[in-house]
Amino acid sequence: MRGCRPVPTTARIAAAVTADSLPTRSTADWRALDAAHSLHPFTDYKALAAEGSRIITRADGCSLWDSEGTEILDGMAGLWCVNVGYGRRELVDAAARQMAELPYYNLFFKTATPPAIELSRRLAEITPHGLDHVFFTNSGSEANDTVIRMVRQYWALEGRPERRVIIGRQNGYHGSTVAAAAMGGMSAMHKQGGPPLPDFHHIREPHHFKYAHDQDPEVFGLEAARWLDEAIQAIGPGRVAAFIAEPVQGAGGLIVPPPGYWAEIQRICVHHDVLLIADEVICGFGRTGQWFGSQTFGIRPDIMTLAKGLSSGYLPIAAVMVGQRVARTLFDKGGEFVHGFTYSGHPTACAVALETISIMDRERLVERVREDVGPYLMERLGTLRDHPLVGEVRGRGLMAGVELIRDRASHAFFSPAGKVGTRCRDHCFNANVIIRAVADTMILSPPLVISRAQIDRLVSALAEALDRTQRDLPDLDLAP
Ligand code: PXG
Repeated sequence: MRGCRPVPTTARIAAAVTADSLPTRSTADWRALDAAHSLHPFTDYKALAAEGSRIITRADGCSLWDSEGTEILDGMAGLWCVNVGYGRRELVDAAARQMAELPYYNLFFKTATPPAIELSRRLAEITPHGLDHVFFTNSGSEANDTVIRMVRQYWALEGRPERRVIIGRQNGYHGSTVAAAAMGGMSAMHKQGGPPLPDFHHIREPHHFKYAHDQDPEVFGLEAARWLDEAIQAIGPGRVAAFIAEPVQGAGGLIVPPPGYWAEIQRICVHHDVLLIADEVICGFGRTGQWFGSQTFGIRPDIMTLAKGLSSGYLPIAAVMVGQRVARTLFDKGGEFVHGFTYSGHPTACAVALETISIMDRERLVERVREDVGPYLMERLGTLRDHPLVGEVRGRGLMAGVELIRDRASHAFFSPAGKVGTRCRDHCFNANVIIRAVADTMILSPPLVISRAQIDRLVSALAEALDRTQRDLPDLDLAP
């Protein structure tokens, strides 16, 4: 009888995990099946079908292997997420143990599970400034979507339902659900799928190199922060619910805030009584050399969203950290918060996240980024500053951007944007190193466990790719 079967042991489950349960196919077969059935995210389907995917079959440490057996150094930690590196037996075991004990239960209908409780407690401990309450989701997009509902509900409960507008930044990325994309500032995403949602507004990002390279960064930092003040004044302070931004803008081109920017943003939010939301989906969990980007930049957010590094990408899990101000209102005046997901607080994902945090603690990965590999990456990338294609090298901790420009003397960008970056990225990929491009900025965000020798390999591959790209310029059909 099914219900009477003995609970499987962890050992049996571990054996099943390692069993080769997928058929082995040739690369050509995998490519053909992929092209026939799979619609990839953020992908031009026709172009991919013509070219074929690279099939990644396994990984360890900072390396991936493709179906041809080629080793690839992952300078992006997957998609900015595999912070503790691939192949962590501890995380496999944590998942297997939890699956054996309780693979799934939910947090609806007045129930809770030990992994979700323990992870909530641990997150309250490591996040700053009274962010003591957690709403779990499965992705960064859902976390930010949750924030939209929550801050509007907060203001409604406070008797100010007209405070609905959320201000974000151009080229900010907060996810791909309809609402998170509206809150983000990616114009290509706004253009697809019909008219934009109401009550979102975007200010320019504090991109010193693009907007004001000849201005003192500190002066520019204050000016860029005041774009928020101007927007709030224009919309009407009584209509603005919140401002959301990434401590360092990631997918929008690796924009490191100039000195003074965040302090002034904080002052403006306090002045207008606007909630401040830090999207820490990329910056959280050590990427900037502190546990959270908010600590690196002295931000005191009312709400913080987390994903990616929370489980190092091993399982999908994300979280909204809610501070005292909003939490008190939700508890005291809230009634039912009519929102949630089947997998909010999934016990297996929570168990893996708890173990991820333990690994980071045990191996002092945050300190490693701050004191060792972060400065080393920036020092090594600094050697590229004299390359004729390089306009700026910028970064913080283990996230860095190398901006490519047409002419260093006149500070001219390439037109159309993106062709040069894409070509340089292709040269990196061909050299079996993953460094991606956002328009014409090359981006690095490796696992926090990367070694100095691996950083050397990343930077020398990028140097070589820059030389090749330089030689290719005449073929790229660029504006003079
Ligand atoms: N906020 C930030 C700051 C992000 O970077 C999200 C929210 C959304 O998270 P989910 O888990 O829903 O994807 C992200 C995601 C890229 C790239 O090309 C970046 C992300 C996702 C996919 C690609 O750099 N960031």
